[in-house]
Amino acid sequence: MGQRGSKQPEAQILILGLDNAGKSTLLYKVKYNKSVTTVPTIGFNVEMIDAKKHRKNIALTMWDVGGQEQMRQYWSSYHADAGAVVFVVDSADTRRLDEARHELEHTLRSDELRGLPLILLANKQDVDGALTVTELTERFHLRKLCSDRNWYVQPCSAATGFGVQEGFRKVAHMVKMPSDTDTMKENIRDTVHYLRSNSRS
Ligand SMILES: Nc1nc2c(ncn2[C@@H]2O[C@H](COP(=O)(O)OP(=O)(O)OP(=O)(O)O)[C@@H](O)[C@H]2O)c(=O)[nH]1
Ligand SMILES: [Mg+2]
Repeated sequence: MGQRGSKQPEAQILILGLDNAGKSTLLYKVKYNKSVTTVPTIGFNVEMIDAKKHRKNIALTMWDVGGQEQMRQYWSSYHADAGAVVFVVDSADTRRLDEARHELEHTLRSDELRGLPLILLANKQDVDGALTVTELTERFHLRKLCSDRNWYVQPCSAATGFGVQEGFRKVAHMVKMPSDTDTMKENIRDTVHYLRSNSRS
C-alpha cells in the first residue's frame, strides 16, 4: 500500500492470457499511449496507472505476467491481493481459443480469485477474421463460467488503440478495492458482535 507515498487507494490488477495475446503491448499502450515493440515476457512487467472509480482517484498496479506455457505454472503466485482479473485473448487466433479457454477456466478456479471481476479483453480486433464479443462470449461459455462474479468483454486493439482506454476504464470501475474487503470484514464483525450481545440478553 502507498508505494508512491500517495494517499489514493490502490488495487492490484492481474493481466493474464496466452503468449502472443498482446498483454504487454496493451499494458504499454494504456500506460504511455505508445505502440511499443515487445518481446515475449519472461517473468512479469509491472506498471502503475492512475484511474477513477466512482469519480475518486485510484491507482492500479498492473501485473502483466508472461503467458508462454512454461510461465503459466507461476500465474498462481500472482493471485493473492488481486482486485480484478484481466484476461487477454488474441481474437483472431481461433486455433488457440480452446487453449485460452482452458487456461481461463483453470485460473478462475483459484480460491484466491473467488468473486473477483473478470474483464476479457478481446484484443487484435484490427486483424481480419477476429471474433466478435458475442462469438467470444459463447466460445468461452462466459455466462456459465462467470455465474458467480461480474464479467465484461471489451473489444480492443493494442495496435490501433481502439477500445484500450475504455477497457481499462471498465477495469477501474469493476475492480474490488482492498478497502471493500476491509469494510465487508468490519460489517461481519459488527454483525457477529450484535448477535452475540443480543443472544446474551
Ligand atoms: N495486429 C495486432 N497485433 C498485436 C496487437 N496487440 C499485440 N499485437 C502483436 O502481438 C505480438 C505479441 O504481443 P505481446 O504484447 O508481446 O504479447 P504478450 O501477450 O505479452 O505475450 P507474452 O509476453 O509471451 O505472454 C506482438 O508482435 C504485438 O505487436 C493488436 O491489437 N493487433
Ligand atoms: Mg508479454
